[in-house]
Amino acid sequence: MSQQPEVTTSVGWGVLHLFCKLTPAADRAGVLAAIESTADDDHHVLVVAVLGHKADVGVMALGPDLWRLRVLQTRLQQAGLDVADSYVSMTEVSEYAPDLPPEMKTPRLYPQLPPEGKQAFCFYPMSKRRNAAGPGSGNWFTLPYDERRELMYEHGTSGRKFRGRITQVVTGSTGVDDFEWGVTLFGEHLDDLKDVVYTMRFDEASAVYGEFGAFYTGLVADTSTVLDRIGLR
Ligand code: 76R
Repeated sequence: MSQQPEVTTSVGWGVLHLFCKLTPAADRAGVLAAIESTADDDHHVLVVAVLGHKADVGVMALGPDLWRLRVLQTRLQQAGLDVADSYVSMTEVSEYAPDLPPEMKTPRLYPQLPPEGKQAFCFYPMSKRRNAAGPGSGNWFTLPYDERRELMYEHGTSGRKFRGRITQVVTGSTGVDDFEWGVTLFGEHLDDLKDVVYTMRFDEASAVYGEFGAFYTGLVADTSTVLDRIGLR
C-alpha cells in the first residue's frame, strides 16, 4: 500500500463512533489487534458493551489521523464485526465559549477518555431545529448571536450542576454527518445520564430547538472484558 499523507483536522481531533454487531465470522484476536494497533499516545479507543438490540459493541476512537480511524474501521470489519451504525464528528470548542480558560479548552479539544469511574455510557446525535413556520417551528440559526449565547449560558448553568457526576463530550459534525453534534455522556450510574438529559430537556435550547437521533447506551470496560461479556471468546 502506498504511503498516504495524514489527513487531520486543523484543530482538535477526529472522532469516530462505530456501533457493531457480532457476526458468525467474528474473531476475538482480530478485534483486539485492531483496537490495540490504533491506540497510541495521540489516538484513543474506548470500547463499550451495548445494551439492547441496536448493536453489541460500541467503539469510540479519537485522534488526529483520520486514516488511522478508517483503518480501525477496516480492521474491525475484517475481524467479522458488522458496522450497524456509526457517527463521524470532531472535537471543538463551542462558539459560545470562546473565553474558556485553556485548562477548560484543552479537555474539550483533546479529551482523555474514558473518564475514571464512569462506566455508564450513552451516545446520541443532536441538531438545533431550523423550521421556519408551522408545527414544531423554531429556527436556532435565525436567532441573533446574543440570544443564542444567552440560551447556551442557561444550558451551561444547568449542566454545571452535574459537574463531577457527568462527563460530556460534545463533538461537532455539521457537514460531515446527519446531525450537527454527537453527544457522548459518561456517568457513574445509569440514572446520572437520565437525570442530565431530562434536566436539559427543560432548557430552552433543548426544549424548543433540540432534535435528536437514535440513542445508544452501554457499559465501558477494558476491551477483553467487553468481548467476554458480549460472548466473543
Ligand atoms: O464547555 C463548557 O463547559 C461551557 C458550557 C457548555 C457549552 C458551550 C456546556 C456545558 N455545553 C455546551 C455546548 Mn453541553 N450538553 C449537551 C447535551 O440532551 C440534550 O438536551 C443536549 C445534549 C448535554 C446532556 C450536555 C451537557 N452542549 C453544548 C452544545 C454545542 C452548542 C453549540 O456550540 O452551538 C451542545 C449540542 C450541547 C449538548 N453541557 C455542559 C452539558 C453539561 C453536563 C455541561 C456542564 C459541563 C461542565 O461544567 O463540566
